[in-house]
Amino acid sequence: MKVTGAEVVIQCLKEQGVDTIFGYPGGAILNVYDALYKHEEIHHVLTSHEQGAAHAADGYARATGKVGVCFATSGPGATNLVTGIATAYMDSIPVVAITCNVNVPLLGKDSFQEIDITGITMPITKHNFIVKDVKNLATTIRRAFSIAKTGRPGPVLVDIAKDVTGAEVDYDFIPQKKTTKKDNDILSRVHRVKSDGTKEEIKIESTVISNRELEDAIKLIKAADKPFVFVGGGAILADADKELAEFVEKIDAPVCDSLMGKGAYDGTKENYTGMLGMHGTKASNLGVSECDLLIAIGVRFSDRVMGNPKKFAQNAKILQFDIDPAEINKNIKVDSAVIGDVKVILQEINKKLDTHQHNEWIKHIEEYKEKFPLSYPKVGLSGPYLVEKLYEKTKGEAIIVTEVGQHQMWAAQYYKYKKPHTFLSSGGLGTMGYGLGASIGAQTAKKDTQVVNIAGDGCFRMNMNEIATASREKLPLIQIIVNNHVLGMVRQWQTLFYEKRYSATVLDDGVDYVAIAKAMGAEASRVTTREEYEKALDEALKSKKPYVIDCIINSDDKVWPMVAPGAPISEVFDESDIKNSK
Ligand SMILES: Cc1ncc(C[n+]2csc(CCOP(=O)(O)OP(=O)(O)O)c2C)c(N)n1
Repeated sequence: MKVTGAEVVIQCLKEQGVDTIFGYPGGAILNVYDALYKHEEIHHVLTSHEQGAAHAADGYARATGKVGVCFATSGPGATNLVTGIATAYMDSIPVVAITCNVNVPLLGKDSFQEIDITGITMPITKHNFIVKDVKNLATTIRRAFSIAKTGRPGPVLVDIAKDVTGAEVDYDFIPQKKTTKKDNDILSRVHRVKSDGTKEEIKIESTVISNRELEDAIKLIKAADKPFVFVGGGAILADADKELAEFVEKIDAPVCDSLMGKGAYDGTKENYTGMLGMHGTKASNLGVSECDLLIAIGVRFSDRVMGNPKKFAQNAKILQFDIDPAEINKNIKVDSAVIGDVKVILQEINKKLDTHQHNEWIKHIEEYKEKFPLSYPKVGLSGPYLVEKLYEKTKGEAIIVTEVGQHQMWAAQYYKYKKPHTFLSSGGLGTMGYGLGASIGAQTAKKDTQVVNIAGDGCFRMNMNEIATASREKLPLIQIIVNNHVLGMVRQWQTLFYEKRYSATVLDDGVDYVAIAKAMGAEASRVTTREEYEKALDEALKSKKPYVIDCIINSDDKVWPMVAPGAPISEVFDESDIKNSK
């Protein structure tokens, strides 16, 4: 059957089971929007800004595990996606971004709204394509989906010249295509840094796991007296929560996580010690510093986790499980690694491993937990209180989305994540302005789950225009503004490391977020006491519309504990340590 390129785009999305697209139209992508007009079965969410669309596609992907899709036109439409694509790239989130460009004869001529978006996004996509011939369109879109979701996931951009979307071509509907050999070639183009610093090229086949690597891992686990499990976002992407729970039970070890790993291991369990790294708990940071085997599952050892890499987990052998060989020995030298899908690795190891017991070690870590609990003032509104109350009122069943800053850390520390896909946050890029768009994506996908975006006032004002999108879409999401009237996280560093020179971090300009939210069709209230907050939260949970709660907290509240940048994680400190040292 002959159809236009624009129709091919829509049909290919249908082949992939896409039910929602987040986007923003314009001249170059008009043909595609015209084709979409005839397909009511696909829901298009028109955001206020393309950045919001990219974050929404990312939030949709993180909440569902499926590929998120966004559309933008050429030039500024495409460049407005860039931060969202980079955010997804840094956290390995499967997103397909479709942009259209000027007609093929106009490419390379500085035409109106022409931009080389494949050039721009080359370093922030897993792969990207420009389609100049309609005959290649369907295969390219199918490959884009395959690449986005296979192996280590990531964003893929397909840029299509406008005349390609208008040209006719023969097309046959092919439901959900499997990964092709060519896709695997792209997936396997990776290098591994060996312990001597040299690079070797590795071919990965995600389903084949080396027996030798598995045996080595098992040997290390059997020999350990003080094992610690450190879990990251890779375990969520691999859907490995059940295998992880069984593994932890078998090896009898405490478990900590990275920001991206929240929910992979049930945060209500006794042996869960909280986050590791800069704002991790003392139990995790001290425990990992003392353990004799650190089992790192789907993590990439970010600088925010390791502090000083030379002094990280100094008493431990490190065993890493990851799908991406490029992550082995990248940020830290490991003693052993198993490369492959972590779900399959854990299944294999669970089959081969007997049950172990480490009573004394577990008791020692429990003592740390008891001695160093997370704590905050008993009265008044504060970030930790807002999050803990939210946990209680939502019974821990909400999807929590965050922006970036102190509120993000409080959301990570004080809400207990029991399941994967329930904590959505920009970990790698640290994108202020991520959360509201992402929560629109998550709430669109998960109609029956309460989605809550926790933002600082600085982050909220970055992309608050998306409240209008949430209102138009009748999304009952809750937007909590942890309003300290400052760029709190930056101010915290200015207080601790810049002798309180508060350069450009005070936001006390009286912007009325309640009025703004109402003007964009949401319900809203401002709260200054615990009683007012609880009441507003009850109303918000019942509301059928977006509900914004502007919560006024102290400008000088801080996130504790903390590891100073570049310091060893064993030097984790909090307010009481500062007082004691004076
Ligand atoms: C787009 C972007 N610009 C700048 C930063 C640097 N930055 C990180 S946290 C932060 C402050 C955030 O302030 P706010 O939203 O009020 O949150 P708070 O820390 O007060 O909770 C800034 C400016 C960033 N992460 N992202």
